[in-house]
Amino acid sequence: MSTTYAGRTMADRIDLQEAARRLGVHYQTAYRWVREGRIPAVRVRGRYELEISDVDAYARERDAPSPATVRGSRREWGRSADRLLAALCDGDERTATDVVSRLHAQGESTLDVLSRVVAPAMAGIGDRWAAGELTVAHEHRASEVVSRLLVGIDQRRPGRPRGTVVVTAPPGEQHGLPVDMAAAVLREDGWNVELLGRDMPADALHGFVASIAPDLVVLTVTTPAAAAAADAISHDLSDAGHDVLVGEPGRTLSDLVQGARAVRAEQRRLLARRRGPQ
Ligand code: B12
Repeated sequence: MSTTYAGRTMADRIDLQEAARRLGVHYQTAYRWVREGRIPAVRVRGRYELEISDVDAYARERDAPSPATVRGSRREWGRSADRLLAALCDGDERTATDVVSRLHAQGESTLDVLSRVVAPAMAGIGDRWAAGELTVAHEHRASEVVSRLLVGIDQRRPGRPRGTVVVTAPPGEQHGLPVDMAAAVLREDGWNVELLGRDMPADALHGFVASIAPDLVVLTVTTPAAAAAADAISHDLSDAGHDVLVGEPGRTLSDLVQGARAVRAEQRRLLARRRGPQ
């Protein structure tokens, strides 16, 4: 043990390559964290050297799951969903927010975070409520927490919008979170979203749609009663020349984004055909 610094031996130090492996991230990510001063390091003959204890402390600070293992790994998404579900059951808003904002800060898309973590966690709340393990009060508390944490990850994409979409739910549909989530993923996909929330009276919706002439109307449906109301609204709006997508249980947020893009592509194709060769 020849060289020491700050009272540590060489054996306590590792290079960036090894630090990246320990952290479970790409070399470039570890390099960036060092450059940003998140992990202390010293330069020795042009190469960074890091204290193992500093690297491990940073890994603990970031807590599991680490970015490299989260991306694309079903097991890690599941673990995040489980952590969120546990936090929501306990009313632990801090942990719930931490799970979601961490994934978002790591660059995961709103679509992935909502469909792979938040929606499964809410489904877990529903299952526990249906099994009599949670009360309606617990369900409301979980919904309020999720509603607040959505605000932190709901972002408008800069640039020219794909089009304008009205996002709402038919009268009687009290589930507002799926509406908010639909709005968030459409915003992320570049739409200008007019969010009208849940339980929208049909007449008011018709008037609003007629006044702003959006490119698309999206209705979210969770219960059979709301499905019937959504069908009626969808018929009327279609008759008036509007494009409508109705979401129902089993349909995912990815289905929504793909469906909305397909509608827009078809509208553009029809417009081009109407204009004819220039
Ligand atoms: C929270 C909650 C509530 C809260 C809602 C609070 C809020 N602010 O939203 C409250 C307490 C109000 C509530 C009330 C009721 N609820 Co509730 N609720 C839930 C719970 C736990 C979570 C809902 C949620 O946010 N899910 C997360 C969303 C994002 O997932 P999702 O619903 O699958 O939505 C997906 C799709 O809709 C899609 N999507 C959204 N928009 C669009 C659009 C398009 C075009 C496409 C393609 C896709 C799409 O993306 C979403 C994500 O994948 C669910 C459990 C569950 N499995 O979801 C029960 C659940 C939906 N509720 C249920 C029931 C029965 C009720 C009540 C009837 C209870 C009662 N006896 O009063 C009432 C109904 C009120 C009403 N008239 O609407 C049942 C519905 C069963 C059914 N199909 O009939 C569920 C499934 C619970 C269960 N396991 O039985 N509920």
